[in-house]
Amino acid sequence: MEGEWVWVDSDIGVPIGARVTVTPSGQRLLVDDEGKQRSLAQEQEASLRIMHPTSVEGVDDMIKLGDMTEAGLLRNLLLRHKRGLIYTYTGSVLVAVNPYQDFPFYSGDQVGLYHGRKLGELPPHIFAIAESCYCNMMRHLRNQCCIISGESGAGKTETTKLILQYLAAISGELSEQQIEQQILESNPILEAFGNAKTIRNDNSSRFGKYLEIFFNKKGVIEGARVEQYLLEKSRVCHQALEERNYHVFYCMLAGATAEEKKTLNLGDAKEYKFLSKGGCIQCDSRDDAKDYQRILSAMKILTFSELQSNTQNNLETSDVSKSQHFSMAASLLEVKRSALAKSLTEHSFMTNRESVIKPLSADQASDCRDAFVKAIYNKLFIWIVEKINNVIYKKLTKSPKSSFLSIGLLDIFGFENFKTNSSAGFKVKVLFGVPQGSDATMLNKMNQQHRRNKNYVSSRSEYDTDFGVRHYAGIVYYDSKGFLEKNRDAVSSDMINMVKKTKNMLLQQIFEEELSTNNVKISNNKKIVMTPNNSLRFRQSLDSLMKALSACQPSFIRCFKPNNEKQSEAKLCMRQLRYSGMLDTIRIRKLGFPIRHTFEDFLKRYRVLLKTTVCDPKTETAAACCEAICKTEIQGEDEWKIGRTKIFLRDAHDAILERLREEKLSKIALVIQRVMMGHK
Ligand code: AD9
Ligand code: MG
Repeated sequence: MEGEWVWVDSDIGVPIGARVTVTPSGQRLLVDDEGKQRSLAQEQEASLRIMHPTSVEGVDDMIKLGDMTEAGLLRNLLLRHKRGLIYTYTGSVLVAVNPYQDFPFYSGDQVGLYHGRKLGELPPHIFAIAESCYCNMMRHLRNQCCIISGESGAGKTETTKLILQYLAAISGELSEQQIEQQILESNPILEAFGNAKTIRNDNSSRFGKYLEIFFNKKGVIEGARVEQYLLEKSRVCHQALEERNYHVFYCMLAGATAEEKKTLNLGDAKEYKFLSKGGCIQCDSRDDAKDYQRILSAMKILTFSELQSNTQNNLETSDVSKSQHFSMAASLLEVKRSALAKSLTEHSFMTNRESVIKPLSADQASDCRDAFVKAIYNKLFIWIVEKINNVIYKKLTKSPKSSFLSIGLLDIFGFENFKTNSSAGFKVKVLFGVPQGSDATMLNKMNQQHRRNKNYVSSRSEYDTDFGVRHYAGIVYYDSKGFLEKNRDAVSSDMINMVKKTKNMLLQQIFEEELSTNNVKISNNKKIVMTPNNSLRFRQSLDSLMKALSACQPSFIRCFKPNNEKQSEAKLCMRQLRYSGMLDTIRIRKLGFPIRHTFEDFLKRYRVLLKTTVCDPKTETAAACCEAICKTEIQGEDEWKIGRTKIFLRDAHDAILERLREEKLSKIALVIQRVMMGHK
């Protein structure tokens, strides 16, 4: 058995590969994939699980794996990753393992190579998926979408950008226009305002994004539209350890000239509480000053005016004292200092009969300030997205939507599971329309309401503050403490009254809805302004996303993260494999006929099994020969199927045929040997 590959048990929960070796002194060993040696007694050999040749070599489509188990999938991905092959198919699903380095995979030459080629003709690549979307759209006149999933840091955003880059390049070949460039340039802006350094990813998207790219019937890009989902607002005021606020703040402070900073009254990042709560100002993999120039040039291309580039707020009120920061905040908000001070330090509330004004405690005042700052940032982000859409989408609104074809790219937040999840640290967003009550009453209500829901795990006792949700990827426990505060979007009516007095048009514009509504409600004795229910609005936009996606032909891309400081490569990938549902996909395929070969390939490989007395390949078609082989070698009619160009087998039969082939070939070898010996 020397040199043979086998499966051995490991501590990651699934078997790993190992090779039988014999040392010069004759000792038999198993050397596993992790390089560890185990001794091997001769009598153990018979019970070893032999590895299918496809797992030894690795395959570019996991459907071709003989050992179609979790272990088989895992080994194949890791084997390819080690060889620098980051893409692998599972049927039509693309698996992308983050290379964490720049590979020359994405040049114009590569675009040229994949353009016009069918999926599977060339090695797996993200461009092959982009090409297949484009081609399906053009040929069948059907809208397409790419659904990109994976953990935080796995490469979803980079993948989205690569698809866009490919589509822009092939569209650019057909026409000379600016629009592709403008769509591409929306990314640096969105990332500046919506991405941040987290412990998982130096450029983590803190919002969901659906980018729809519109083509005319000739296949030329005419425009695009960005939809954003749920920016993480809490980050604006608070960052976890080793995390940062949104990139744009650090970029501006690092990239603006001394003169500009003086005009805008700006200091260094470390001077701002809101920028330094994570104890981390710099991010090794990023160049903030350089990025600032990139953001400015992108803004120019998307026709943001200079004033607009500058007014992006850096609101940093410290305590409600009359500090220099406070004056600056008042001047940026273009309100009188007295008005700002009043709105921050007082609150008006209702008794049974009348409205009363009372001072706020220091804690209440800073809550009030934070809510306002978060609201400004969130609204500014929405305004930026709208502004971008005005440039890249406006032109299309004049024509009916049906005159275009589209490819949608969905880049949604990655799964994150922390020891303690709350709505701020965890991106599986939980929304509640609960302006009243406390965290405890909310938890109580949820425990009651979802008692019978099998996806809900109630708190163990009335003293516990946590509850669990069974997600696809496993149960996640959430701490309800502080939940309401983090989800409360409402800005106090005192703040809105202050906004009413501003001369700042942008501020007026982004708070338009609050300013025009008279809907003031009381929550915890505070007067707050209710805008159309946020969770309702979110649900509506998700509904419309679902509708849009289900009307498209989907392509799936699963991004994997190969390493993480804390876990071994194999263990980490194993978890992602389970979470991605890939094995389920494969299990379903296993019930069917996952092994497929073209008649020619099948015949070439298994010709030795063909009884030429039954079917002569000289006179019969390849299909007939394949059929003849299967009829004689595989028991049971339902075990294989013959298609138009391919033969379909159940999973197990691939290995059986391989074994029969080996046996036959060794018999032939034996005969040849005997004949030759006879000749001697
Ligand atoms: V999150 O859920 O937004 O936190 P993503 O979006 O899945 O996450 P992202 O695309 O931002 O991850 O990738 C993380 C980093 O991996 C990037 O900043 C790159 O440094 C690196 N990466 C990802 N894909 C590639 C690639 N195809 N080539 C080279 C890559 N580097
Ligand atoms: Mg991302």
